[in-house]
This record gives sequence, C-alpha cells and structure tokens, in this order.
Amino acid sequence: MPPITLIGAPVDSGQRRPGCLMGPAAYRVAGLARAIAAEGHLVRDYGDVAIAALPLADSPNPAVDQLPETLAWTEALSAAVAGVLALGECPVIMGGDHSLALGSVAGAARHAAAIGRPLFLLWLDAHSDFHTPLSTTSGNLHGTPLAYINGREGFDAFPPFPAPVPGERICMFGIRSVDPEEHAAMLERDIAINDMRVIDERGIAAPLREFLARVRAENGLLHVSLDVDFLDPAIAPAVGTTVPGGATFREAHLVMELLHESGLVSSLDLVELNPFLDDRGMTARLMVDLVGSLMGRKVFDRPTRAK
Ligand code: B3U
Ligand code: MN
Ligand code: MN
Repeated sequence: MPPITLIGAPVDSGQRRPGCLMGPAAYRVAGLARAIAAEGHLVRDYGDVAIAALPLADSPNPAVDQLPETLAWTEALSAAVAGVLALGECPVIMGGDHSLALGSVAGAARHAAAIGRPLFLLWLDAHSDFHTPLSTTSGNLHGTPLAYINGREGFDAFPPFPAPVPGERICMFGIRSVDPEEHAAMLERDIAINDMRVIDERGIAAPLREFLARVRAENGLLHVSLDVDFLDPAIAPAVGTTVPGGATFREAHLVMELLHESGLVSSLDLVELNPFLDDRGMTARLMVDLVGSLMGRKVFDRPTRAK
C-alpha cells in the first residue's frame, strides 16, 4: 500500500446531535496511527482540517440545516483529499459526520478524473444517504452525500460534483433504513444494494467479491465510506443514529480483510463516530481494529484466495 495519511475532519454540521467533532481526537487516542504502522505502512497525521469564513448560502428547502458550514467543509475537504491523493498517498479521513463525504469523495473524484481512471464507491452504512437538499425532510445533510456523488439534481448551492459516479459504480452494504424518496430514486439506478436481507441470505463475502472484481476489471480507484452505524449498535454504540440489526463483528472484519486482499482501496472515510455516546471507547477501538484488518492484520498468513 502507499503511505497512509490521516486527515482529521471534525465535522458536525451534517446533523444536530453534538459530539462528532470529537471523532478525530478519539481515533488518535484509540491509536489509529499505531495500528496502521503495526502493519508495516508509513503513516503520517495531516492534522485537522479547519474552515474559516462561512459562505453566504440559502436553500429553497427551509428544513436544510447548517448549509454554510457544510459548504465550507465540502470545499476544504475536497481540496485536502485531492491534494493527498496527488502525492501518491492514501487518505484516511477521520470524521466527523457523514456530510464530510460530500467533500472527501469530491476530492477523490477530482483526482480520478485527473489521472483518467474511473472512481468506484463502497458505502458501508445502515442508511442510503441518497437524499438531495430538496428531498430531505430532516434537513440533516449527512443524509445527502451519495446523491451528490451520483450527480442528482438539487445541489445548486454546492460546487458541481467533478465526474459524478454512476450507479453501476456504487455498491452499498448494510442498508436497513431508507426513506421513500430515496428508495424511489435508488431503484431508478443500477446501484448494487446489499441490504441486510442480501447479507443474511448470501453472506457478505460473495457480493463484495463480485463488486471488487468489477473495480479491478475497469482499473478503478476505490473509495470506501465506513459509517459507524453499518455495525450493529450492540458492538458500536457511539453513533447518533443507531439502527438495530447491523453487521456483526465477524462480518465487518471479513469485509476489511477482503478489501486488504484486493489491494484496491485508494481512500477511506471513517464517519459518524460520536465519542460522547461511547462506552469506555469500545466503538473507537473497534473502528481502529477494523482499519487494522483493512491494513493487513490477520491471524494466519494464508495464500491469498481467489479475489
Ligand atoms: N434518511 C434520514 C435518516 C438518516 C440518514 N442518515 C442518517 N440518518 N445517519 C435522513 O435524515 O435523511
Ligand atoms: Mn451515513
Ligand atoms: Mn448511517
């Protein structure tokens, strides 16, 4: 793997419960850099990205909350992520709520377009995050990044998304909470929707291998966006939007191990950790352990299986 660069993104403007801004500090305390270095990678900490003056912005949907803050984060994170990728490094964005992916994935898409490779997206989440600023009823912009990335309309206040990612290049796992408007829009596209029903019936490895084979066949870059609520709340309580019935400890580690074996991951978001809601750091620690598996930690070193 290339050198790993940790980028702190203390974003909490995408939802209304305070606490996600402590995420980067919790990952540092839980030893994220050490866990990555232990697998033999060069790792550096870029520090936290900051926003300064807020833009003037308004939404036609009065429900939309903290639009100027989210716009400022989007610009700042897009620039940081594109810059790190251009140096040949793998950015790991320590969130922060999921609205940070409006910026991180924009940065990844900008880089992919610059080097002429297609960007693929793996979305590990209980939610589909496929609202637009016009369709959201909660007004929480952390429910919108995938729609922006996919090029849906309604993001007039935002910079145009560089090279929108078509549905065929998006794969979701863990989905179990979808609003009706998102549902209808998702079905119009060719997104691989691996909801919990699919995982229960097929397991998590087979559909993931299918997706990774497509990324490889097209020489794609792969951005992974890991929302804490992908995991079952019994093992990952530190999140504002818990949904029962999530991925187990074993399923989550298997995903990370398969991603490591694939060698395809080019950037990673860690989002929605709210350390204020954690139980003695168990969620932060689990997220760090999952990154350890993604970076190559395993119990036995077996010859790599068919990918
Ligand atoms: N779809 C709902 C709920 C939600 C989306 N993402 C999270 N929650 N974390 C909404 O508010 O858009
Ligand atoms: Mn999410
Ligand atoms: Mn979620």
